[in-house]
Amino acid sequence: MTSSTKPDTDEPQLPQKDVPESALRRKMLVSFGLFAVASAVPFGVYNWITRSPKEMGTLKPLRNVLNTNEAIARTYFSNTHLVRTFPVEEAAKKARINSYEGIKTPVPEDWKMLIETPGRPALEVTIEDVKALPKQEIVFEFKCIEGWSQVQHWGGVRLSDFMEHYKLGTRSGNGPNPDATNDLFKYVGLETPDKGYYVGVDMKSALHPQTLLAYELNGQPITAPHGAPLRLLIPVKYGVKNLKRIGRLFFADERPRDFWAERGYDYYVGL
Ligand SMILES: Nc1nc2c(c(=O)[nH]1)N[C@H]1C(S)=C(S)[C@@H](COP(=O)(O)O)O[C@H]1N2
Ligand SMILES: [Mo]
Repeated sequence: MTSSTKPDTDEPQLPQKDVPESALRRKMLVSFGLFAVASAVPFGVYNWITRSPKEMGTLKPLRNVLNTNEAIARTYFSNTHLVRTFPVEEAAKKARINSYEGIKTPVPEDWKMLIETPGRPALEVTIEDVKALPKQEIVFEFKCIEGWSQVQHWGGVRLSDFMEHYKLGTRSGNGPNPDATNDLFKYVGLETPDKGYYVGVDMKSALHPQTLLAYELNGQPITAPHGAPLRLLIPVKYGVKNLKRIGRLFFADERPRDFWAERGYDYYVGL
């Protein structure tokens, strides 16, 4: 960059020696390729980009792309767009285990899932209640944002079936209709019994037909490190949203707090 280069920002021009680092970063960002950034930005880079309060002007293009990406993903993963599935033989015999936030203590013996909807009495559900509903299985490629993926075979109850059965997620008290967006709460929040790990997911992804409350892995009850007795399996999201050992599930219009979003990841983390 030379001092004769016309700045492509509307920031005041500064003598070369005073050009803030942000201007250099902006150039780097632009040449980086915004789509690449939006789809596969490494955590370190994302963190670096987002932790520079002075650079709101610089950040705008990137933020716009992330938001657009989110909008595209929201539309794309409608009920008619399914993630790719695989023959059961292709599933890993031994599923990888990754991270233990909120599940470092033994599984509570009296485990129940607490369900909370604004303006309605709370509900407690046992694992038998969950298993009484129609079972679904899915073999899909589980993807972790750290850069690994694995074809895995899970079984459980569709979250949408569960919500239909208990008439959850709506203001009216009817079952959830994906098209009745005004009736639906905007988010589903989940947390572990000790609240050590917590996620929020948008309602559309929660109601996606491949989203499960999962209690089986490879046809066996889920083991403790994989999230016994019940975890979220949400194939349209990266691993981070697939909360293990659900303690509380709640509906809200405000974005529920989210463990990894608080640590710099994109809140949406859709595929
Ligand atoms: N309670 C809890 N759930 C969690 C996590 C965690 O640390 N604690 N890690 C998430 C991440 S980053 C991934 S990739 C998956 C890993 O699930 P697995 O251990 O069954 O492979 O769980 C997700 N759910
Ligand atoms: Mo992950």
